[in-house]
Amino acid sequence: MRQYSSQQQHKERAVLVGVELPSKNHKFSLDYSLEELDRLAQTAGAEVTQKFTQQLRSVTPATLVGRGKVEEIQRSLYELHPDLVIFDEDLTPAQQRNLESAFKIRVIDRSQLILDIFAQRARSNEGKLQVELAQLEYLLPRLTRQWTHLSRLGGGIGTRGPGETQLEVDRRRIREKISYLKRRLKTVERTRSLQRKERDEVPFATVALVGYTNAGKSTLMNALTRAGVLVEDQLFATLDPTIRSLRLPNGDKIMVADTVGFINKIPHSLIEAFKSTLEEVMGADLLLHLVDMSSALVEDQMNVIEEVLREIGAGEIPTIIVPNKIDVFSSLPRPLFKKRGDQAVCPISALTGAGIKELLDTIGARLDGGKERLQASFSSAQGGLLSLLRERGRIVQETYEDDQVHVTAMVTPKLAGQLRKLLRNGDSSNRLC
Ligand SMILES: Nc1nc2c(ncn2[C@@H]2O[C@H](COP(=O)(O)OP(=O)(O)OP(=O)(O)O)[C@@H](O)[C@H]2O)c(=O)[nH]1
Ligand SMILES: [Mg+2]
Repeated sequence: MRQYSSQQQHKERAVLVGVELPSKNHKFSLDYSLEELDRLAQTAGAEVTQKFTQQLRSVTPATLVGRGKVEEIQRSLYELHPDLVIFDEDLTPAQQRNLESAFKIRVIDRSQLILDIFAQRARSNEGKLQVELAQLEYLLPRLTRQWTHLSRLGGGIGTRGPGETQLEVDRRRIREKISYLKRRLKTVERTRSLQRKERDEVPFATVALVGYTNAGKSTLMNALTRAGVLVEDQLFATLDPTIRSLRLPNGDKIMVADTVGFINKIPHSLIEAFKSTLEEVMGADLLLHLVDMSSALVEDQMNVIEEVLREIGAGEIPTIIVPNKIDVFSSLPRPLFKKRGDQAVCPISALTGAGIKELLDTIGARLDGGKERLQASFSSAQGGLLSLLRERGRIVQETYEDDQVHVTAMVTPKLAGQLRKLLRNGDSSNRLC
């Protein structure tokens, strides 16, 4: 007879706990953050049975929330029989242990929940290694006898990925695994950076889509390039980057990159682990910051994105703000976008296609800002140069006179450099300015 694990038979039932810490500068309200935690729990495959909140005047070091709240949660657990408790704030290893002793079921925090979703969704070899590394680093200080015991209860949210097996080995072996993963990641990263270098040699500008998770980045990617990226009304549908080429209405060819979305309180170890994937963003010439206009907390979500971009060193890259989903929310809170200085604002609906033509024109104009207007004359026998200009730059004017071609083109500084070199090595009748 076929055996089914408990996880396959029923959805795990989770109780959520949100707290407002006294000292923290809260970007998101307690309720919103808890609602987001609810969506994260559902994305991980759980059913949320109850939510608790507490505004703390002071933190109880042993259990984060006060004794009264612990007892209140304990009482409800007897009635609801959930499988786990998820805290919206990070728990220290000791707090987690103490709460597990009190509740007698698994207790995880938001970071661990996000790591679990990433573990379920990672598809590429690199993605899997990155998530595994982040999970092991997170688990290392939490590796105790108790965890080992809990891992035998049959897995579930917060124990997937490397957790189930690695929790049973000692710290030394986990450290060895961490170094091994780091070494393997280095090899994968080397291949990736070679690919990136090859791409860099092709002087097409790269535009990266960034934004809060579920903002519609992959929907826009598909609308622009028919890349067929998975689109889902779920958090973190995309983990691995996809890069495709696209021709703008002005004739320019560009590369577009769709990457992982960000979220409030994203675990630091994940940003670290995903740095090489995020290099697509760090190396971009232009960012499209997609903003979900159907969200109640547009500004807070934008702040999270700007903060993460600064953290990965992409804070200074020219950006176009792209309010998305205007089919459901069409009025733009102007003061919000005014505060963001000279960044262009291009509202769109990635779903219906509204505003996309204007967005493409704005991308073209922004990228032109960093381009050189190049005038060149060369012998028409050098047809290769003309095709190079046509393929990689944009010809504005082209005239023929005897055996000479006179061209004016908009090109990236990189292409201008390459052309200068080629022309210098060519015939003396060539001219370039
Ligand atoms: N109404 C409406 N829904 C949209 C629009 N763009 C995207 N969506 C929906 O928003 C949800 C998320 O879209 P995705 O494209 O997967 O979002 P994402 O930013 O790639 O999300 P992650 O990869 O999870 O970070 C899906 O249900 C889309 O159908 C839009 O312009 N209008
Ligand atoms: Mg996506």
